[in-house]
Amino acid sequence: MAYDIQKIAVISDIHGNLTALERVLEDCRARGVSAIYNLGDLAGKGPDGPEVIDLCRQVCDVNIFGNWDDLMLREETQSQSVQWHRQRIGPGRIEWLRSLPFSADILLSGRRIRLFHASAQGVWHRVYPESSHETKLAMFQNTALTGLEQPEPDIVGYGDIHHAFIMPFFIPKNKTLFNAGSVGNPLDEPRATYVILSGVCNSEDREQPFGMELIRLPYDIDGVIARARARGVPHADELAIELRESIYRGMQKK
Ligand SMILES: [Mn+2]
Repeated sequence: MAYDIQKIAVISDIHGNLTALERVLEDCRARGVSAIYNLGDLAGKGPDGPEVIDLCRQVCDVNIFGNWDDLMLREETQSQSVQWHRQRIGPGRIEWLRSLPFSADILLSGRRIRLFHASAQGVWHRVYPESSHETKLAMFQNTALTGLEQPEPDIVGYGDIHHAFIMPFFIPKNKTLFNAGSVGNPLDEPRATYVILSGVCNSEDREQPFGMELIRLPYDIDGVIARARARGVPHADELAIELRESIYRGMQKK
């Protein structure tokens, strides 16, 4: 039987962690991934913002705009931490971040799939697996930001919360919400995380095979923390706990 299945990687929230990104890219190559969609938050928090941005520009087929990418545009910010990251990234890369699209739509084995950073309402509007069913259904609606003309999606994938899941709805049927987790700052378990979609690209035929898979990869966390300290990354202690224990800095004991 002839099989024309392609694998598409959905990665997100690298947050300046080059070691985790390289581990994911190595895994993509080993599994024969043919396209990579990156859902934003390339820099900030971790030590390798410029390196991550340069590599994503090179290897990702699509890079989408996230809330930390939005922070990087804020020249007037009072946050010393944001200023530190802005300074390292530099004006050329910041202009590239400004140019990134809000969302991307793809068609795979008859499923319309929409990808964005946080929600259809904007990069600062946060949706959790525990959010109401109504809030989750709103992820599938067209908005001014996603564009109003195209058909609404069957599957929505996002990042932002650093917490991976794949959630097919019972009602309505044939809708699935998923979160790609975080490559470089996961807050659900301390492994570089991403999702692979597999199916026939640009096919309207829902009878074609389709799959979604969550990937977890161990990587050299101590190396990233050592580099963060050596480079003087702001809040390196909080970053270390996030990377080692997956405890968000806002939830850590002071
Ligand atoms: Mn993020």
